[in-house]
Amino acid sequence: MSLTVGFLGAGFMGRAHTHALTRLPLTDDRRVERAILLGRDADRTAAAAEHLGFDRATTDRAEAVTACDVFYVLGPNDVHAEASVAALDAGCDVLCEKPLARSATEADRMVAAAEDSDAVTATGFNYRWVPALRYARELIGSGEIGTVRRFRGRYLQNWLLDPDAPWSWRCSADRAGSGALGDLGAHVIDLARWLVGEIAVVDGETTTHVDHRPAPGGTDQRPVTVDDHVSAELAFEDGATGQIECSRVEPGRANDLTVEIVGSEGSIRFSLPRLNELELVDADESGVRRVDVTGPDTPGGERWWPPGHVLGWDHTFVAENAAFLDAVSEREGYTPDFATGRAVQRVLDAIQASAKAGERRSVHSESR
Ligand code: SOE
Repeated sequence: MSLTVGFLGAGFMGRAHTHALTRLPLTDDRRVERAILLGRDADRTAAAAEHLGFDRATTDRAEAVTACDVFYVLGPNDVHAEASVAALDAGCDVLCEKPLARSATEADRMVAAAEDSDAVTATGFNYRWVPALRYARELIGSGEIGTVRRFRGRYLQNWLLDPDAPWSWRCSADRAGSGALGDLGAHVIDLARWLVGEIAVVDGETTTHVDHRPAPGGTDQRPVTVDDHVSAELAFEDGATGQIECSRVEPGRANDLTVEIVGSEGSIRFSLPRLNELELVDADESGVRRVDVTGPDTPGGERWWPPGHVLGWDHTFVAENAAFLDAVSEREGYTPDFATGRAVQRVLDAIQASAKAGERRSVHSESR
């Protein structure tokens, strides 16, 4: 199998996906050629293309999307919709990083373009590819913890704790849509929907603790127009309830994602810093069991190593890329696709609207 890919974006996510693509030939026989890198600045894009192993660089979007089979949209949130639609119109399959868009309305355009095409689409919810979380989903689905009653999800980071940490597009509502909510909450809401089910009602609260930040490389202050902390209560359609909390200003927490699912007969707890294990409480409540979730028998562990040979954060991107490119080659559907990304965006929009209004909001009436 041979595919050509193009990327928009050579930052953190550009590197994460490049790393994943370079690892694929070690676990299967596919050939993926990194054909073209699209960026805004010609010199910087050319240097990044060389560094990341792309055949060539361009600043022309039309050239980029016609030069590859599969296009990856890995730039700031304000370019997701336009670049994805251009790539779909050019006949590419498209992976777009999360949050899919700045709003559900913007996501509607992307889903419509996907529906008008034969393309395979993907939203970059890489945490679905953590074997421990895939195992958790299997346990929940088989009734292992009884009826799900409660979901708790926290995603805490600290990279904006310092008030002098420079302003970036991630601090701008125009460019990012929201702050911790879209950046981190998108992952948590995706996991909540995937593990528990559809969310019907939300009650959100957002806070901006640092409302100005220095311009990058300068001293003038720029306004922060997004949240740096969000919490929300959730009511699921099937009767379960939940709670999420996300922050980019949490002391001591560089990248801490924790998910708990509580059922009538047990509970499950996952924490990203302990990616290779799952905490389980069974019906007999005999204590908390730490289950080693490594090895090829674990769901999602098939392509990896013998038991005990632990995985890391980067493996989620390898598994995600393998599954997406399998779907592309086989011309099959892939999940999470653009429709999934839009469903998550509807919940994010409802949380934002609820925080603004100071009252509960229904997800679907909010987003239609
Ligand atoms: C920055 O907060 C960030 O890169 C997120 O955008 C990613 O989705 C997350 O996985 C790591 O942190």
